Amino acid sequence: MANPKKSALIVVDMQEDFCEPNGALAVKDGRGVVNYINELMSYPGLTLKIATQDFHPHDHISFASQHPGTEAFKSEHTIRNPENEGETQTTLLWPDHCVRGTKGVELIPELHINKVTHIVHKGLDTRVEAYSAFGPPFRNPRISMSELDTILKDAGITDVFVVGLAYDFCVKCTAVDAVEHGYRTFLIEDGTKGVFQSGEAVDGLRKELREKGVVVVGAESEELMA
Ligand code: VGL
Ligand code: ZN
Repeated sequence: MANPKKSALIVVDMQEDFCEPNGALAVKDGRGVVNYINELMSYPGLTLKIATQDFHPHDHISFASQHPGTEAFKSEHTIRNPENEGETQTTLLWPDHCVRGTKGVELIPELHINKVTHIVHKGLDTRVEAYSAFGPPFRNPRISMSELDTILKDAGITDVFVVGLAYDFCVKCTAVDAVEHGYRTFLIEDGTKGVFQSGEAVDGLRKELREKGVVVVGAESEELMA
């Protein structure tokens, strides 16, 4: 017998540091998607509503401040899997953001936290970047994975809907990873905004996501959650 459909909403990184006016890595109009996300969280068809939180130590490897001579938003850095020197990840460097214990790490107060069933932290390991809420991209061996996959599997989730910030980094990587972990994956564009927002950037992003098996949809597709 086929598994019954069970859906989860994954609300990625709706945190002060990704929002105007004071965020260290503020995404233009990022705070504005929260109203739509709050609406989505009221849908009766959702078994789980998970909020993720980028949760870095003060000396995280993704901070330009840790690499003299580099520039946030511009310089790239190659990160090695600490347990397999041969496996690397190239990432953009960022301003210090979402540091544990600071204002910037907090979920924005507009998010209806009372509707959230789980909070998943990511980016805790100083040594590696983890855009995806499932954990760092390293596969051999996997290191510092989050509890997200276990939470979804334990609840029998088959379908996931991804929204939040930022479209082109953590939302994208979480959606692509969700496909890889075996979930039917929808990214709802009305619930997300990117760091890079040009038409060209968004077109490229959509194409890449679709090639990787993510169903990119808009608000008109809400019946998918039923
Ligand atoms: C993110 C850059 C660095 C995100 C997190 O949430 O999209 N982007 N850390
Ligand atoms: Zn981060």
